[in-house]
Amino acid sequence: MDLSITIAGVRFPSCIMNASGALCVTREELLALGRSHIGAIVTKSMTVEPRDGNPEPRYYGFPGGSINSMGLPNLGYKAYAALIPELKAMGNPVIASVAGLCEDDFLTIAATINAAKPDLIEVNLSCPNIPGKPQIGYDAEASERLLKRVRKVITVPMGVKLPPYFDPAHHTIMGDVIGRCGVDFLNLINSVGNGLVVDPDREEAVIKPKGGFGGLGGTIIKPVALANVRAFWKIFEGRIPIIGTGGVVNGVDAFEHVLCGASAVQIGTVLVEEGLGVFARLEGELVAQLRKKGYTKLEDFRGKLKEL
Ligand code: RRO
Repeated sequence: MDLSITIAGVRFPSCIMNASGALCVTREELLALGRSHIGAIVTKSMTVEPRDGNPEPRYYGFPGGSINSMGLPNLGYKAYAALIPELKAMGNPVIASVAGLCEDDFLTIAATINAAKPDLIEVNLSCPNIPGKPQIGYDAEASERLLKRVRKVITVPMGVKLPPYFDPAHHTIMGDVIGRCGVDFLNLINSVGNGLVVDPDREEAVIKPKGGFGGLGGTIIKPVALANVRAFWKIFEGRIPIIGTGGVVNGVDAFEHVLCGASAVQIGTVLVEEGLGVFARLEGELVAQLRKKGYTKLEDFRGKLKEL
């Protein structure tokens, strides 16, 4: 059974990889990802300066999902630029996730990271957790300006990690923006921003930053993720490859993402909860699902969701 895929001319040995943020901040974590049964190594979103991130507790897993307000803890872009050759030498594609605290930061980081030649760059327009900094992806004009600027300095395939949208009007507006910015792939979706999880016994929020507000992930966000994958797949009629992220905890979840149009899937919450062994489990479960359906490869059903 062949679970390999190609995105923007880059071949991935498997369609399952980590989501940025999950076990991918430090060199040790990234090397451990590289040694596991993974389709690609995705780095933590990086900023200009190294960051400790928000105060703890800042991640909380619960049945059905997770909430996080990590606040971009990362080593700073220079450290990741230095690490990229070592990660690439492990044999799988490397996706560098670029963020920033202002538009110019994205440019600074993108130029240096591009020179380090990761296989792909993912521009994160959707971190929900920096106090006072709204998600750029909810501002179409700011997104377009930023993407056009970074596109000029990025020569490897460039993707965009978007926040979830909840109305077809917003899918259309952002689809138009993406179509004008030379985007090679999409990653849908980032966490569902600014949820609040409450511990009723203690009568308190479960995480500390931002009064308990944080990004939701895991099973509870799967329908939102699938809707965004489907909406952008239809807008571009399959011409822009999509990485589906959100709610993948078993092989059937991955199958559903591909059915809606995803080329690959990324895992966050379940990777944090289960550890690196999850990749082999998910691959086995996805293969079993394909066998059950009589499919031999992902192209047999990608995007072919039936509508009633
Ligand atoms: O670091 C974070 O708080 C974080 C980021 Br950059 C992001 O893009 N998505 C998320 O859920 N958390």
